[in-house]
Amino acid sequence: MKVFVLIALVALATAWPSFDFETLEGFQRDDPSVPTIKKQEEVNGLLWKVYDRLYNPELKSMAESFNPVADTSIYSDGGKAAQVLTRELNDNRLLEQHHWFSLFNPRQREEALMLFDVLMHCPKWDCFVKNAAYWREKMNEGEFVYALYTAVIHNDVAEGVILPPLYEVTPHMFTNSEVIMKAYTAKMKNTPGKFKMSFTGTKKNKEQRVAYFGEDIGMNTHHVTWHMDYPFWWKDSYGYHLDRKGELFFWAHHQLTVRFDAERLSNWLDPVDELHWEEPIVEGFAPHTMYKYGGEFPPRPDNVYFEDVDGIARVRDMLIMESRIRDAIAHGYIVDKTGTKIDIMNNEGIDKLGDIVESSLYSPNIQYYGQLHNLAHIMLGRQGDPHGKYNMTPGVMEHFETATRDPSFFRLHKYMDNIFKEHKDSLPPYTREELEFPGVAVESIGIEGELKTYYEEYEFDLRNAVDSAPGVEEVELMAVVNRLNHREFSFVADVNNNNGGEVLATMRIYLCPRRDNNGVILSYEKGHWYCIEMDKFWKKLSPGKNHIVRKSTESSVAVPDVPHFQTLRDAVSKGGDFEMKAFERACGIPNRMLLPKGMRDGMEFALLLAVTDGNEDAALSDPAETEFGGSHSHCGTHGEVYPDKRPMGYPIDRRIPDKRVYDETPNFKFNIVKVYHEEQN
Ligand SMILES: [Cu+2]
Repeated sequence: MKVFVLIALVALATAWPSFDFETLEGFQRDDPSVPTIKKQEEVNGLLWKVYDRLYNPELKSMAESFNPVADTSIYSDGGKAAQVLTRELNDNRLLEQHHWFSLFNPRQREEALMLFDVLMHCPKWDCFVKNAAYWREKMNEGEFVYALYTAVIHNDVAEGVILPPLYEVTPHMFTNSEVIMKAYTAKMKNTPGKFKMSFTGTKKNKEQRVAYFGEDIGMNTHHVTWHMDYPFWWKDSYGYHLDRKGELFFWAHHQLTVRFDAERLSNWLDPVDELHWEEPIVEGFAPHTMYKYGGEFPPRPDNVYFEDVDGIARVRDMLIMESRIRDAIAHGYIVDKTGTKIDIMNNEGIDKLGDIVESSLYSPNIQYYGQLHNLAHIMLGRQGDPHGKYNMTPGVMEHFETATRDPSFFRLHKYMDNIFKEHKDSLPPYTREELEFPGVAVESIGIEGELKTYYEEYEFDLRNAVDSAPGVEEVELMAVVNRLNHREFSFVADVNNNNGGEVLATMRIYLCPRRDNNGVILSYEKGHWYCIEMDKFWKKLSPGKNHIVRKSTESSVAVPDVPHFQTLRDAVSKGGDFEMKAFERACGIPNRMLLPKGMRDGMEFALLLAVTDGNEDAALSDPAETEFGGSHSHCGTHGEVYPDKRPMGYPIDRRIPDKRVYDETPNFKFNIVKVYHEEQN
C-alpha cells in the first residue's frame, strides 16, 4: 500500500504545482522501531490532565531535559520550525497557559501551527514525543491539544495511535456548565458522582426538540475531527495534498444540513431557513457552556440584527463576498489571482467553489473571494459583544467542537449550501446514457430488520475537566447523556448482471425524506437535494442474480464510538499487541445516528439504490476488498485520493427536471420505507 501511496503522491505532485518535493521524504516515514503500544502510552500521558502537570515520569523527564534546538539533525527541515517556535518562546511572545484558545483567533492559530510544523518535521517518534512533552509544558494547553491532535492525524510517524475522544480530554467543550460545576464540587468533596446532562434550553424553545443532534458528543467529534482531517489552513508543503478538500467541505456540511432537516421533520419542525446578513438572526442561543479558563460562553438574544464586528468584518463585506461568489457561479468561471479564468461548469467546479467558500488556503483567489465561511463563524460568534466592549470570550461558533450547538450554525450552513446548490443547478442534468450501467438492473432494494431509533444513556469521563494536586486521590466523575441510537439492520438488494462476466459495481445508497413539512410528497426535482447518504461501497457482481446484504454497521459514512480514554489507558497497561484499527478514524457520522429519528408511527423515506460502473468510478485499486479506513464517504481516505471518481452526491447531485430519466434507468431503484421511533415513558 505504501508503494501505491507514493505513486499517488507523485501523480498529485505533477497535478499540483505548489507541492513541495523537499518534504515528500519527510512524510512517508513511520517509525516501526517504536511499538504502537509505546506511542499510545505516550500520547495518553500527554493528553491526560492536560491542564495539569505531566503525570507520566518518562514524559516529565523528557520535558525537563530535552532541548528542541540542540540537535537539528533530528528534523526533516533542518530544525527550522523548532527554531522559529523556540525564538517565540524566548521572546516571551507565546500565549500564556490557563487561557482560552480559539482556532479562529489568528495569533493563537499561528502559535498552534508553529508547534504542528515542528511535529510534522519529526520523521522519528523520539523527536515527536520529546517535542510534544517539552512544548506541553511551555505552551497554552488549547494550542497544544490542537497541534498534537492534528499532528497525530497527519504525521505517519503516529500511525496506529488512537486519539482519545476529545470530550474526555477537554470535557468543558462538550457538556454544560451545570454538569461541570457539579463535577468540581464532587472533586472538592472527594465523592464520586454521575451527573445527568440535559440539552440546552426549555421546551418553550422549539429548537430544543432537535438539540439532541447539535449537542450530540459524537456528532461534535465528527465535526471537529473533519476540520482536523481537512484543515482550512492546510498547505501542501506539510507533505501531501488533501484530495478534493473543497468538495468534501461541501459534501460533509451538506450532509450535516440535510441530516439536521430530516431530524427537524421527525420532530414536526420546518426545515432550517437560510441566514441573511440584512435580516435578523431569528434564533438566539444561551449556550450554558463554559470555558475551562475564561468563564461562560456568551449568549445571543432572539432576533438580533447583525452588527459589524470590529477588526473582523463589516456586514457589507460579507454581502460583497457573497455576491462575488454568486457572480462566479452565474458566469460559470472563477478568476484566479493572476486574472486567469477557471471554468467551473464541470465536475471539478464544486471543489474550487468549496475551497473558496470555506476560506481554504487552496482557494485560487482568497484576496478576491475572501473568507466567507470563517468570517461568518466569527461574525456569529461575536454578536453578543461586537465591539469588544465587555471583554467577552469567543462564542460557541468560534470552535468546531461547539459550533453545532448554536441553531445559527445550521442557518449559516443552509445559506452556504444554497450557494453550492446554485452551482449544481447550473450544470446540465445527467442524461440516461451517462447514468446507465449496461447489463445491470436493480430488481429490489429493501431492509432486513427494522428501521427503529431510540434514545439510550451513555456515560463519559469528566476527570479531565477538574484539577488535581499531588497526593489528592482521583474520584470517579461521569457525565450521563441521552443519545440517539437505532436497532441494527441491513440493506438488502437483488441486482441482476446480464453481462457475460463479472463486473465491478459501485453501490450508492441514499435515504430521502418523502414528504415536506406540510406532508406534501416531494418531487424528484425538489427532493433529491434532501437525500441523506447512507452508504457507498464496491461489490463484484457475478453474472446472473446477486443477492446483496450490507449491514448498517459497515456503512462508509459512519464510525463506531471512539473508545473511552480509560479504555485506551487500560489497553496500554495490559500490554501485548495494541490493535485498534477499527477506531483509527474519528471522522464520520456516529454509526448510532445513521438513521434520522423518524416518528413513533413511522416516517416515510425513499430508500434509493444506484448501482454504477465501478471500473469507471473507482479511483483506488481493489475497492471491493477494502473499506478505505471505514468512513471515506464524508472523510476521504487518509493520505490517498478520494476513492470515488464521481462527484460527491452522484447521481442525485444535479437537477432532475425529468423524472422518467431516473425511473427508466434500470440500474436505479427506490422503495418507500418507514423509520420508527421507540418512545420512552
Ligand atoms: Cu464545519
